[in-house]
Amino acid sequence: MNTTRILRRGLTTAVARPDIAHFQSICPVLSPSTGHTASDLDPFNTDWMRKYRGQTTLVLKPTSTHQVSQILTYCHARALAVVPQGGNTGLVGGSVPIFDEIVINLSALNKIRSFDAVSGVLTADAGVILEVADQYLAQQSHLFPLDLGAKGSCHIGGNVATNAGGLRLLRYGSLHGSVLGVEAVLPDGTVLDDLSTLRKNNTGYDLKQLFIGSEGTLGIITGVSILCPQRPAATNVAFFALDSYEAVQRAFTMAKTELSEILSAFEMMDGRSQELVAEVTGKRRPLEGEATPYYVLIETSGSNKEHDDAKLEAFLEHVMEEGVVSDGVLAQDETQARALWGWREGIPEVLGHWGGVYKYDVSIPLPQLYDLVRDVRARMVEEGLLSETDRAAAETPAEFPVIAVTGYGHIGDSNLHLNVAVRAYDKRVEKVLEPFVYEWIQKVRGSVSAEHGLGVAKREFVGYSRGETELKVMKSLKDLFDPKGIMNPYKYIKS
Ligand code: FAD
Ligand code: 2HG
Ligand code: ZN
Repeated sequence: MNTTRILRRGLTTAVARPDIAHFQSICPVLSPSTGHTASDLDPFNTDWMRKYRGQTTLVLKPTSTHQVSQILTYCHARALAVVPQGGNTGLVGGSVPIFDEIVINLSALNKIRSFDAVSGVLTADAGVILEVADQYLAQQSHLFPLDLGAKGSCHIGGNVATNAGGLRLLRYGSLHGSVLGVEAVLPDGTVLDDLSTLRKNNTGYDLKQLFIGSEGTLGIITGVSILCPQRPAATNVAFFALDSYEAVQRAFTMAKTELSEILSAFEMMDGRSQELVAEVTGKRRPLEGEATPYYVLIETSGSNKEHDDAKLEAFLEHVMEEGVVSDGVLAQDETQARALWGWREGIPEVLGHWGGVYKYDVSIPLPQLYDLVRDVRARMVEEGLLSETDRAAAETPAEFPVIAVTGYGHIGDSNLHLNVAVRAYDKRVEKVLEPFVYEWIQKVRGSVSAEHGLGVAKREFVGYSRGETELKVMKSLKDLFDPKGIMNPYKYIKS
């Protein structure tokens, strides 16, 4: 996407040679003037989808909160714009520059600071990779209360900055509940130490909440404390085939009733997404019978294997007897459980296989959730952009730019991922999608971003989910924290 066409460079200053010399005295620096090439800088300029590309010539890699503070003190004084960057797995273009903003990459700020096994509170640097944090906690019989497909690369600071939702929100709740404290460096370099480890603290405004989901627009998160649950001793994963979306909803209600406290994930994948995973990975599908239009992955987590097994088996029998699901399989060990999860977690990567994906990450009331996918698919066919017959992606005739319109997501949270896989980003496709999708969402009082955030992708469209007064208050907050507008400019909301 050529964002330079719609955005003009703001009033911040361009980086000059003396600036680089100054930053070199603070922390490790990547820049052509320090012998780095454009390809060294490319990974910091390009997002995970390869859709957004910045032109920074300066990447800073601080190793301490103090260094972040020194960097921002200087940037503030010089009005130099910055982009905080974690694992760069964000899906809305928020983690890369638009123009030549300085990238402040947090990957070298990566120490676990402390863990208290009695309270379950972990305190760690923002740049700790999510999977590393979870593996550390596993050794202490605890679990990070967030899990997502990008866990091997994303940072816990990035997770907090995006208020990531993930695969087990239904069980462990939002980061707004589990994050107990945040240490952040404000745009002028001041360190805000709100790194509390207390669960209860009603002494004034809850400032850390402002940083959760602020996407690097109010400051740089350098440390996080988070309440981590005990790691469940028993986990089960089941994978079901279903014939209708009504059956998916029925299965969800039954799972909540019959699995209740042990239910830890309820994910839906449509038939098309599963066909594509099979086609691209070449893997044998988990269920051998006829393909169905919907699949569901259910996970249970509890403390007593026998109890959980008995509950899940009773549930399985019930949903089969009632004809709610047409087929199902239960993982027999951890390897099988991981393989079943692969059919869900692998979808985002598979859909990028043909060249591009238009991604909509939306909240919709459950009864209407899949209608959006049907409507978008119908529009694409009507406009001659998608082949009417569902065929293998490899056989889609070249005149159709759209490979597939698919829907999957976190049913337990009413969160749909509508993904439109294309051969290449294409204006014709974009015109059919927008503003159609946003107007559709507005009509059902949904949200245009359930979990990925606004970044640059949704900045123009936030008004479909938020009112004028809300936006005005948000802008005032931004101006209060960052009067010079140096923090992640051109993103989030228009200022
Ligand atoms: P980045 O991508 O580096 O940054 C994201 C935003 O946060 C940017 O605006 C950046 O400026 C800001 N930021 C990063 N670090 C900091 C910091 N320390 N201080 C201040 N601002 C900062 N999201 C979900 O919610 N649920 C999912 O299930 C999910 N699954 C995903 C699966 C895949 C395969 C991928 C690629 C992404 C997925 N995501 C999901 C998107 C999600 O937002 C990110 O994966 C993750 O939370 C971002 O972390 P990050 O460290 O990569 O941040
Ligand atoms: C997921 O749930 C992520 O897998 C990514 O939020 C969704 O790529 C997407 O659209
Ligand atoms: Zn998701």
